Amino acid sequence: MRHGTLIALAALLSCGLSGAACAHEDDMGDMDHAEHGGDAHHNGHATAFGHPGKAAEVSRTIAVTMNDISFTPDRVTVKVGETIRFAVTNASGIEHDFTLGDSATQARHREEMAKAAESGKAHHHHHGGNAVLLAPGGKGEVIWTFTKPGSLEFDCNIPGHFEAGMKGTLTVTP
Ligand SMILES: [Cu+2]
Repeated sequence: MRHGTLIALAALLSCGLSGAACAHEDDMGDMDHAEHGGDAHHNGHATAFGHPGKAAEVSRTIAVTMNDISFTPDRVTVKVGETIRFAVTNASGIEHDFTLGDSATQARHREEMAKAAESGKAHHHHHGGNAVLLAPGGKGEVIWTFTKPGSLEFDCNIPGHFEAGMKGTLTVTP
């Protein structure tokens, strides 16, 4: 069954275990790809600040609460190599977003959400694996593996929220 083996190998190589081979195909913020969510390797890609983590590899859970226009806690420290489950609860009366990333990622995401709001689209569907959008009372999670030390943020990128102070500092220590 040499033929079958080759096909399996080709499939593995074209979209490798890490998902890295797919990374060039779609920018994390490209909304046109939002509908493809659900397929394991389209749920998120490796980035400069880490990659989506697997539930089985979670080393620690950090609970984050969304308040009216803030996060609690608003300062989190993790270590390189840790896979963190951010268990996010929206305790406020309005919709909020939790996006994890470096400042460039946050700025890009804010732009996308502003555009989505302008165009009248109800929701921006996240598929980078680094964000979750929650209705009032909603619960969700982001599981992320941190691969590099540095300063990151977790922000709410719904238009006006970050600007009003809905942001957090995430420090990744070596
Ligand atoms: Cu918000």
